[in-house]
Amino acid sequence: MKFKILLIITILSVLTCLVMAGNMPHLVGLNFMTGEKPTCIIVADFNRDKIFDLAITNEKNNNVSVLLGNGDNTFQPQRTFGVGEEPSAVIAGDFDRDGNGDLAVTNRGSNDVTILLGTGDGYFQKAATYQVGEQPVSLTGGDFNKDMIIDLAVANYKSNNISILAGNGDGSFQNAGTVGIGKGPISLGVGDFNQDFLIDLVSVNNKSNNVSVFINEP
Ligand SMILES: [Ca+2]
Ligand SMILES: [Ca+2]
Ligand SMILES: [Ca+2]
Ligand SMILES: [Ca+2]
Repeated sequence: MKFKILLIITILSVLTCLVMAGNMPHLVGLNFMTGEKPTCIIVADFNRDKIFDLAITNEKNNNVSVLLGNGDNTFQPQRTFGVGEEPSAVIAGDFDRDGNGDLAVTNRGSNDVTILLGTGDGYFQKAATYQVGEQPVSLTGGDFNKDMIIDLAVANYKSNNISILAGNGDGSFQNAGTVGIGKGPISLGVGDFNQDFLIDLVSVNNKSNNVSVFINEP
């Protein structure tokens, strides 16, 4: 009897392991070089070949690495593009609306945001730098002023606020002020939280242990 119970338990254990093994994704790893102390990565197609590429901020080198995808799980060696001091986060978007993917980078050391405009072949031109608050650590995009042009929201960790850079649609931005009700905003999200079709903003605040929700008023 004991043996039967033990056998059943053993079979059940094996079955559980098999089911778990079936759920485990089969991920094969490959490494590709970046700069020193990489901090953030974004995936987008920068040379318009419908193959995903990578852009990575390198904190120690004050630049961004771009690795173009070959479409076979491998990437070309990095190309680097200078930004500000201690780049902390990067997002991609088409800020000048020419169809080429561009980059916006927060620089934690120089308290600014660098805009790199893509030329559509995997290269970028440094377009401008915009001063924000102290220690910008992350950013997100969204149309916060309702003019159908993408804007940027930047979390300034040390100055406890969020800078809004309003897009002009030609790759340039204007400083549209700050909002902030939490301490140490470290990450941002967007969504329409009150279902009025206007994009709203949230920040999670590392020092005040809360989330701030900013409703975009009509
Ligand atoms: Ca590509
Ligand atoms: Ca563009
Ligand atoms: Ca806008
Ligand atoms: Ca809303």
